[in-house]
Amino acid sequence: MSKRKKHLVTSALIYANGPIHIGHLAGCYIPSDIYVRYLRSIGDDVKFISGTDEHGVPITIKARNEKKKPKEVVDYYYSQIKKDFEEFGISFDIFSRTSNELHHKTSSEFFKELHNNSVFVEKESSQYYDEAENQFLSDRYIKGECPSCSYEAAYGDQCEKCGSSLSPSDLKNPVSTLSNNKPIMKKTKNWYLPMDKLQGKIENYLEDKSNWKSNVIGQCNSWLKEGLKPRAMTRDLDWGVKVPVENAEGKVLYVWFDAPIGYITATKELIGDNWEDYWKDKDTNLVHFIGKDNIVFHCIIFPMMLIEHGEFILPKNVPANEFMNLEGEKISTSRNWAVWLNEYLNDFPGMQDELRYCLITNLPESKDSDFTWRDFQAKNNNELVSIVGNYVNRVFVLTEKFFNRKVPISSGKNETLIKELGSLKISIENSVSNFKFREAMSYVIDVARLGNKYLTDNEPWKKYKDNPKFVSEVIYNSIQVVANLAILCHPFLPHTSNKIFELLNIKRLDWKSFSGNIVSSGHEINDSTHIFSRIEDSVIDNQIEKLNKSKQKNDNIMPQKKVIEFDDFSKVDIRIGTVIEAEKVPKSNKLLKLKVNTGIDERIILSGISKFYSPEQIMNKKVMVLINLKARKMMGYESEGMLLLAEDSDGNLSLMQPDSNITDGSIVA
Ligand code: B3M
Ligand code: ZN
Repeated sequence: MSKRKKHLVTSALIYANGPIHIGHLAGCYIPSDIYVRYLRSIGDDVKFISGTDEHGVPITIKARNEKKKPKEVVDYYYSQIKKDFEEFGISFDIFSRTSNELHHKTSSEFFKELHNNSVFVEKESSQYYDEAENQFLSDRYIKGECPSCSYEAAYGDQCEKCGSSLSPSDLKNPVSTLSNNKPIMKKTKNWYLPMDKLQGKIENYLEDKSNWKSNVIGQCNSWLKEGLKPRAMTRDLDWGVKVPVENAEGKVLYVWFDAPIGYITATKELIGDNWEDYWKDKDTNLVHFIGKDNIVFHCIIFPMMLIEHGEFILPKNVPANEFMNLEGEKISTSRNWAVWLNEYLNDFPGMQDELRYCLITNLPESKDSDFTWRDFQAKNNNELVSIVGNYVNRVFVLTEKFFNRKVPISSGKNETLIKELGSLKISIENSVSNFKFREAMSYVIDVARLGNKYLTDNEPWKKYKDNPKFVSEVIYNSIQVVANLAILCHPFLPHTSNKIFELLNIKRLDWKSFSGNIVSSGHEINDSTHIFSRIEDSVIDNQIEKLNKSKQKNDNIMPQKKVIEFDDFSKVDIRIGTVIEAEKVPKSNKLLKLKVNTGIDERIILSGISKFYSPEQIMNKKVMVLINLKARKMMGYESEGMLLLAEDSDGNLSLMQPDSNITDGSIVA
């Protein structure tokens, strides 16, 4: 027996700073899952590796925004992401995380090895620094105008508008994303990968990659043409893998140095000591599935690291996808413009394959694509229900009607039909091997179309009386088509495949079992059911409404006002006070007239909170009062100050109060 072909298939290590959405699924998780399920089905030896990327600025920024520790953030999202992937049915062999100890050890040793081989160039340079925050500003800690497209909010590592990769010094008018302050320059030492000097090695590596997808090789070539530049592999941050050499206190590995090594760590975790059989055997097919924003890291930087380390194999292919949009707009986490996997799984229980199908037929394989809820509905109703579901159901109903659910006797001769099926099978194989999953999916649907046509051409329902033998043959053959459909659809629609095997009352079969005589005469199949159901307009309307609502909510958040000096703020005098009298202002449905003890004096303050608080509710409450605001006349009264209130985008007001019984007159600052 020949040795089984070995594959290491990786799918990007997603940042553990938010939940999964359909853009992630279409970018790399669904394509890689199809590829892996196919390889397993043909009997190859596959390790399917993924996990969360838990270091870097995206994580520390999220933690800062949520007033949490980075570890709390990554723990939370790691569990949520892992659970959602499991429920959705992405069949990783391991879903690891880069914060674990083995990964710190693995990436640290990798760095040391390169350091010992004198690969890095140590260099002191001036970097942007936020004085107020005591933080060097790399990557997403700094933003400014993109030199390529003039987008004003490009980050220090990348412009999200035009996709250019940047370094902080490329940005025009840079500001700190932490404080909006203008940064100063400060000296710091970092370890650089001299990518300029190593360019030739990458050119050699990429030379025979003309079979790669054109969007991928195109991006690589444009990087090479521009000329690679040295890139720092360390950062002044306190969250990450500590730089394992002397005089590197307060520094960690650049997240894009440690993250791809995470694929190696995860393999170690999965198979232990034998991990080198995969990573150091040139017959292993190493394939990275990623989104287009990760191309340079997987096609240039990581291979460069592997080459400099020595011994490791290099990626055979990196079939990166472009982006998927949603209803014509870019998916955006911060604007909440996304279909979140956990919400989908809640709203559409048991309908994993329906989403898979819509995403597969829409994969952004060569250009950006668009997901719309109407298209999701149409694909479900017109393709899954009408073509696949309907076909399977027809075969079951006919078997029940004419043969009492027993597979009829047949001569087993069905060469023409099986030949046509066989050529669809080969087309699927070719398309999957060339990472053309949309095309492959359409051949799978053609299997059901072929079966449908076979039934329609032969009209068994009309012929049973006169020619039961003929009808036996047709139904027998149709059941074989259904069984082969279950085999061939497995990589794409695994839940559906399982359902069909269950209905046929046979165990799950793999690719090699493809044949014209899978289910034998006399075998009893189960009752017919519909494997797909129509999705009604109201369900889709609800999803669209939900999407628009969440977006509106987010769009209404007031952007930050202009930065002020501390001196500006210190002019403001806010004190703790107590409401000692409260009454409605006659003829006003907004205003309450309050007397407030400010510690300094007792004064009248008018406040527009009558819709939210009655005089009784606000009486004796501790409040915060802006006391040095110039007096204003309202409804015939003079107001000598202002109560502090929070207001949301719908105009709801909430009184600001101290959280202890602190004395009146205390200063708020
Ligand atoms: N974490 C980017 C992302 O989540 C990055 C991928 C790392 S793969 C080694 O989109
Ligand atoms: Zn740009």
